[in-house]
Amino acid sequence: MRIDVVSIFPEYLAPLELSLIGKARQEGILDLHVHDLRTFTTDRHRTVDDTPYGGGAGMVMKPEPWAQALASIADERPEGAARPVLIVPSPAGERFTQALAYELAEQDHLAFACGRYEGIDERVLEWSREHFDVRPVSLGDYVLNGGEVAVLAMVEAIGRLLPGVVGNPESLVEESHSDGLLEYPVYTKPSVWREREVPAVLLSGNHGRISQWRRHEQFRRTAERRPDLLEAFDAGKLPRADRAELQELGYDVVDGRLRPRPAAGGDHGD
Ligand code: 6GU
Repeated sequence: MRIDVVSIFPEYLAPLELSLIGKARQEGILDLHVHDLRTFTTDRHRTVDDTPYGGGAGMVMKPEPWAQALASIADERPEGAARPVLIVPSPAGERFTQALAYELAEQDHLAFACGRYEGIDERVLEWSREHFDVRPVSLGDYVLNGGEVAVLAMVEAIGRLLPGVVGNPESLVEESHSDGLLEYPVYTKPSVWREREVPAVLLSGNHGRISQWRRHEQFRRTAERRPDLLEAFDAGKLPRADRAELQELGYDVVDGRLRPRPAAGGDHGD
């Protein structure tokens, strides 16, 4: 996969040389290029921003350096290749999820446009649609100063899904969010640590019971920490044992969806 990142702070992307992503680059699985937006300016001060039309606080990124940078990326793609996906990190984008990470990991070419200040002149996004499949994407409902940290997160989430990046592909299957639930808790040696014991079932050698326990823990954790995930969970084909566990956690299956059961007898009449 090829990835291009454009930023006014290319040094911010230095961590992409480390760990599994850095190794994937060395092995040629990931062909990653970071570009400095200022090299696409033409004025003496290498200006990338200006005041917003209509007034207001902050600065807006000027369109022309972005068009030059993005055109150079679009022009470099091989003859006959599909349009690259241009991801524009923004708190106003669609949510970045594991499902989107899987979708983007299927692409041959991704580009990331890291905005700073109040954002990039909107006409750049319109113009980019001629050359890219443009996707404004947000990590979540909070505000970062720029797209760089979001790109670190997204490139790691996408890059680790590429074949050969994560040593044991099975570790991708059982992790949080891969099946719409949070991951179960994990333990390692020693079996007793500071008077705390590992749950006995994990030492039992009974793999059926271990699987059932882990599944129960996934439901329990998800109910406690992320009830929104449980309500979006496809409960249509759940085995009887799972349904029973979910009922104990206070959820009923209604039309293939999990619904929290209203608290019983809330009104004591006094
Ligand atoms: Cl993707 N970018 C910025 N600038 N802020 C964010 C974000 C992205 N996701 C959440 N906040």
